[in-house]
Amino acid sequence: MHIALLGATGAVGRTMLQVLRERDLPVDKLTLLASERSAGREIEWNGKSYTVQAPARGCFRGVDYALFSAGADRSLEWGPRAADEGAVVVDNSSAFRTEADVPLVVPEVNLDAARNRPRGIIANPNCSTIQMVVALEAIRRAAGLTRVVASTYQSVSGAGETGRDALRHELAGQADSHSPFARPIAGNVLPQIGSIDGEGWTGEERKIMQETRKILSLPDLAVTATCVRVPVDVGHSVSVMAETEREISAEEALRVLAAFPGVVASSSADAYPTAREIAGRDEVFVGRVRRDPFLARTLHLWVVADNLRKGAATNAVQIVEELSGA
Ligand code: 11C
Repeated sequence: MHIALLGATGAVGRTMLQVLRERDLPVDKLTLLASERSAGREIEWNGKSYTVQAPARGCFRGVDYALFSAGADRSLEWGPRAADEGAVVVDNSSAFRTEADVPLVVPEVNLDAARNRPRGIIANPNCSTIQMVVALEAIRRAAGLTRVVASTYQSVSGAGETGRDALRHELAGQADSHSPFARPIAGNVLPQIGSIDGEGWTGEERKIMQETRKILSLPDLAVTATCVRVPVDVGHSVSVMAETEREISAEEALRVLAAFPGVVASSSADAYPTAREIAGRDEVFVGRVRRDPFLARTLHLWVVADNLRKGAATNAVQIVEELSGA
């Protein structure tokens, strides 16, 4: 299999390389691409050294799968070209996620959608959306779903290497003029991820609201979110309130979650997952499952995942794995 990776030097790109190696995909040719700024760098992968190139017309010819994680502008520019040159593009940016003719895929939830890709492009969802929909799908299959309210606690690595650098520098008492955050992040909690629109919602909140409905094929599902950046290096946590169509006990919800592919469910109340403990893992971790004492048909869950892995790289590599039969 010939894989191309655009964004090979970024936080997600490097994790994609790691995940490709760990999952032992039969990659016999690898093309590493990044911005002009990073072109020329050498990257070791599986005992071989690769020179990173800037993308150019023709570079996707003969490529089976092109994994993109270099931002929406680069995806808009190179996604259609790569697809025209014959590659199946798995794009981790937000560029195509809401387009009707681009499937938005989480393999545990809607793998079949990936088989219908008229533009040759498959979108990888936003990290906090991915982990939430895996847990929600388990609940939905058992009891239906009518409403979701999410509050997220998202790590700085969601903002890439510049986000991680900002937290590291601030913790060391150094100012960081390149910080992607609107306020200091060390010792702080910022209720803003992305820009705030005219109705007061942030870009990240809009993504969760739109993407969840699309992945679950529930266009009328009521989904709202408050997305918050926290001073954690890796691992997003989401507090989810889920209203179901039918009553479901916390015990039954835990049973269906534990049986769902890719989920690790903690049944004991104090064995809840935390970002620090699960960073580096590929599963979605769920704990603190409770019935709401006031609202009918309503559950509360705590959902944690490694945003660079299941929230980005692992999900994309799983799509390649499933489509290629590797
Ligand atoms: C964050 N969720 O944590 C964002 C990063 O649309 O893929 C991923 C942005 C995206 O900042």
